[in-house]
Amino acid sequence: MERMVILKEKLEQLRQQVLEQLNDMTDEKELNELRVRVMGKKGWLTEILRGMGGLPAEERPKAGQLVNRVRQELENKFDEVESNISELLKNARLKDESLDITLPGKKHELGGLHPLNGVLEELIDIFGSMGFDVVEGPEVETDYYNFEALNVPKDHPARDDQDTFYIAENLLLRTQTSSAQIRTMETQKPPIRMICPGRVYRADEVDATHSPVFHQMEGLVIDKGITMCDLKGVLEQFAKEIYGPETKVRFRPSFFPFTEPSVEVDVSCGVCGGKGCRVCKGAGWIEILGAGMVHPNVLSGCGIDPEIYSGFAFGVGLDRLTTTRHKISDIRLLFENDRCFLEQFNR
Ligand code: 2NM
Repeated sequence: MERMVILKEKLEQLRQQVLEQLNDMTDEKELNELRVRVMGKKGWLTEILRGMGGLPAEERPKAGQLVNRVRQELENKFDEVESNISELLKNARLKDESLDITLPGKKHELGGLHPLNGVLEELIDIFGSMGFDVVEGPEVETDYYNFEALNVPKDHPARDDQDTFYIAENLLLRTQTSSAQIRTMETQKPPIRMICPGRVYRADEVDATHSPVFHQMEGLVIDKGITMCDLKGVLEQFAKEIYGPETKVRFRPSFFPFTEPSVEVDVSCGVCGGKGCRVCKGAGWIEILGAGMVHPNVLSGCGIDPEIYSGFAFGVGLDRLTTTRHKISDIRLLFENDRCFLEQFNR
């Protein structure tokens, strides 16, 4: 009887202790650890049971009953706490991951090409289909590549620091992209067919038609037997592709130090069809580019024999091409990056 009392006391003590611990249990891992410590093969309950090995045979069923009752109670309690914890965890996760589907969505805005780049891509397509490679060069150039190699005389006004941005005595911001063509002619044997688009710089005041930073695309063809006929054919094709097949093209004599003979090329005004309007300032024609047969001095300066090879070159102002193309009234709009303006060109 004495042992039975001790058993009861021990069981009650264990029961109290476990229930107390279960009461403020919030962690699944701790709960499982406690379950093993209490109910496991080497757990406290088993230990108590084993300690009672010395009970007389007639008392054992009663002792077994007592232990089982506590085991059952604790097991129920463990299950209850376990489901409470998992409920708590689930609710916390639901709260965490809750999504207010009534909120407005986030809009992904698609960018678009700047109109200048749109026109440039068109030009690259047109000349690419005629076999021209695209070449780029540095924006900071030496005096030699920007002027000297292009047969521009020392006293030419373009070389004045009133017109050109100098960085050092011999270093400047390129005023045209021809330097890329000079480098190509120096290093590549003809035939050469290339265009070089890019940013160029001149010391101009900003107004509706001028910007100290603007964009140009120059082209160059060098081979045996290239004549003015090739120049006219290529540039006429180009003008018709850009302004439409009904466009008329006019070549006027002009002068550049790097070409001889030189021409300026006009297209019939697409707005009035040549009758004269505000866009063409009543002339019926719009000037779009300068061109000419590459000067023998330029060729021989690059190590190309002008007795064997000849070629033509041209320069197009991309800004003017873009403004006339899209009927944009002021070149400054191309540089201000006002989204209201730019979004009109998202094709
Ligand atoms: C123009 C007009 C005429 C030109 C000449 C050359 C080179 F490198 F071959 F000498 N490149 N670009 C050229 C000719 C540029 O711009 C209005």
